[in-house]
Amino acid sequence: MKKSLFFGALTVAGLAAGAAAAGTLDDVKARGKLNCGVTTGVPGFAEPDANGVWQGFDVAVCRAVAAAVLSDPTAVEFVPTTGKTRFTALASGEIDMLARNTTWTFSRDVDLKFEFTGINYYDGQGFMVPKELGVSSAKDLDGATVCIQTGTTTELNLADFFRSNNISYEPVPIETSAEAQQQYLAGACDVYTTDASGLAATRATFEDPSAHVVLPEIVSKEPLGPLVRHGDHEWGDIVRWTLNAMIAAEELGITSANVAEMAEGTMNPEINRLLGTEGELGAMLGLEADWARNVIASVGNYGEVFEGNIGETTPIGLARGLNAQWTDGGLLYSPPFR
Ligand SMILES: N[C@@H](CCC(=O)N[C@@H](CS)C(=O)NCC(=O)O)C(=O)O
Repeated sequence: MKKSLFFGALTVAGLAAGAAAAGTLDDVKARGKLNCGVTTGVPGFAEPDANGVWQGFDVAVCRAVAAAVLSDPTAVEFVPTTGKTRFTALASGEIDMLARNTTWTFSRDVDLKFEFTGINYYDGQGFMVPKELGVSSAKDLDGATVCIQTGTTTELNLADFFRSNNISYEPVPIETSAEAQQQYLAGACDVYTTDASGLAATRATFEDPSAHVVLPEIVSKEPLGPLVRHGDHEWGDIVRWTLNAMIAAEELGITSANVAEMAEGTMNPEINRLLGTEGELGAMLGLEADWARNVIASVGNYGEVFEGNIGETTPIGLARGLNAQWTDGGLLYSPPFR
């Protein structure tokens, strides 16, 4: 009796592990579509355009993975998720990956059992207030009402910041960026706090952005990146190396405009390995030899994706800052393709 119970338990555990490890790559290939979790909408990062086509910096990561796996950047089902619903969507298998300004933290990795496959945006939490409040530092916000998105690191950092500065606040909990914007503009809160990139994205859509100031304090580290479930390393490798391919392509000077020519073969062995004219890197991932070529041809390298969606020439207007290549004094550093 005891023995069969013991073996029964083992079988269940074995099955669970098998299910968790079951090939997401095979599922995606069989479905012919990548199910990619994104936000409900943050301008420049992930938002449907006037034709209902999803666009943005995070959207590009989904499209890049679809290009790598299915040779088709349009083969993506975008699944909008909020700060609260995103982790259930990933854990349950509703989505194959999440590419949604999600901060890599210890507990999300170790406790929630997700694998962060890299960082596509180094961010930090900031505060925005109407200029007319005359506030110049976050430390002057004692007693303020603060619009804060639930289920986020923002919520936790806010509590830490106010507590460590011995000041108080009243939270106004909200679910989505759209709601935050609406509540903040309606004066339901004095302050809106989120990742600085999210503040820039929100402010860019205001009728009069200059009537709002982003305060100088950045109170946290928010390394944002794509994530997958624990247990499927083959799939994790594909998402990780797709992002690395975008980052390395910028470093190596490969762009959407010159990738076809470079894929004819170059004098640089790393470019050749990345683009599949030398070595077997694609096969090692379970993909075609031209997987990275497809990524760069369809979405561009990291710099192109940054400049096209959120860079200084866009309404979002973000500088590269920490998100510059390591060769330009930033933190972007892809491991070698060999
Ligand atoms: N990086 C933080 C915050 C992410 C977050 O949810 N940010 C908001 C404000 S920019 C957002 O994406 N809202 C869009 C939505 O809820 O759909 C986290 O991972 O918890």
